[in-house]
Amino acid sequence: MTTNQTEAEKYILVAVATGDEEAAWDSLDELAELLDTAGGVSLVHLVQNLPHPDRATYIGKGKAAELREMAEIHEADGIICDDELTASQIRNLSELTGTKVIDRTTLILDIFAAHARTREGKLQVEIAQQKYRYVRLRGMGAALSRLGAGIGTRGPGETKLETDRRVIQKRIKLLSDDIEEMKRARNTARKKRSANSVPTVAIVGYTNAGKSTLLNSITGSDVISEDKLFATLDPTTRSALLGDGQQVLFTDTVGFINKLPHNLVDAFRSTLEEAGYADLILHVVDASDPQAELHLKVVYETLEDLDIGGKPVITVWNKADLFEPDAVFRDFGADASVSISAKTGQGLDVLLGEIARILNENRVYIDTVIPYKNAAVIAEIRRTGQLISEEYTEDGIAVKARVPRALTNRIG
Ligand SMILES: Nc1nc2c(ncn2[C@@H]2O[C@H](COP(=O)(O)OP(=O)(O)OP(=O)(O)O)[C@@H](O)[C@H]2O)c(=O)[nH]1
Ligand SMILES: [Mg+2]
Repeated sequence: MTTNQTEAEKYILVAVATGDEEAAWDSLDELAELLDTAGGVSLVHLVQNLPHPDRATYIGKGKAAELREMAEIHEADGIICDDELTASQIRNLSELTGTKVIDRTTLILDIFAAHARTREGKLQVEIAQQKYRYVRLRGMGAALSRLGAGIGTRGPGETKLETDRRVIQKRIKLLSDDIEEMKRARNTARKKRSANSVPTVAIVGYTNAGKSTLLNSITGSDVISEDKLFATLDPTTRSALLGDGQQVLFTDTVGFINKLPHNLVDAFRSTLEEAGYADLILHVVDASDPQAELHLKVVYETLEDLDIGGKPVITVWNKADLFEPDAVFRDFGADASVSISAKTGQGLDVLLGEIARILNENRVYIDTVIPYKNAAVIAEIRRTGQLISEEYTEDGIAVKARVPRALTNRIG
């Protein structure tokens, strides 16, 4: 029998449960979806209950011996652990089990590397990968060389053992500078957009929730949407008209996931900052997913991590075609919530109405002259609204701005 070169790689998935065992199994299901997206196949799922992951080997030594046998029987290509591992955990576990060991972070980075399309996306992924490698270079030794090819090794690096930490450090610096430059370009583009006083709505949510499908159905665009995790990495902005005729820009963003590698959050901070400048956030949830509640929590936490709190939020319970018509979902943290199906278009009109309502409630366009004695209000506009232009005239400061409604009575 000859082995087929293109045959999918097969892995055993392992998690340590420190409390909720059920949650650990669910997380492994998600890990299996990640592996599927990366083109691999999961053979067996395994959970070990421990007070905390073993510092040296992640799982216990006995379990590791079991795994070694299992890997041999199933002819597994390796083991994937559901948490981020240290260099020594990878090395030790790899020695104990005699096979390749990768962690959840590496798998996610691998998918991002395969899906990155734009120069910026590629840079962001590489920076996250280099940072991951940087802290693990010391002490990974044999385990790194055992990685060979395939899942966990894609992307720019394929960092050889001899690669010096200093070289990586230099590379990280270079990449950061490039990203910083792109950020400046984006800032300029954003300023231009806000000069047109077109409100922006950021579509955020857990991966595979239906963000791109929603962008497509609202704006009639054709961003890739598929039943894969992290189909979208780069933000896409498209324009649409609401029922009341006002133009709005919608931005689709990269999805979030539980245990999202911190380096990735950092690397994507600049693209996700787009959401921070939005007037409104649409938080898309796949309400047909049994894990919807956990996903909701993860998204809120990640937004907080990115300092994108305090914006008006509409929670969009998506995939209504898949859940009971009278199902009720609640999100007390949101300003509004709407059930829709991005696929069939059900509920879209209600959603657009809510978007218009909240945008109008929260921002008012003003074109007025502020008397010099009230000049302090300019600073207030800068802080809470959007100052589009100011011009010093004889009668006062001519201002065009979009401001919170509450501010308008003080501008007069
Ligand atoms: N049944 C049903 N499927 C939907 C709906 N909306 C999206 N989907 C499907 O869900 C999958 C994910 O949709 P995407 O739009 O790619 O999701 P996303 O949130 O952009 O995902 P990422 O970019 O990977 O984070 C696709 O297979 C869509 O066809 C819906 O309302 N109903
Ligand atoms: Mg998408």
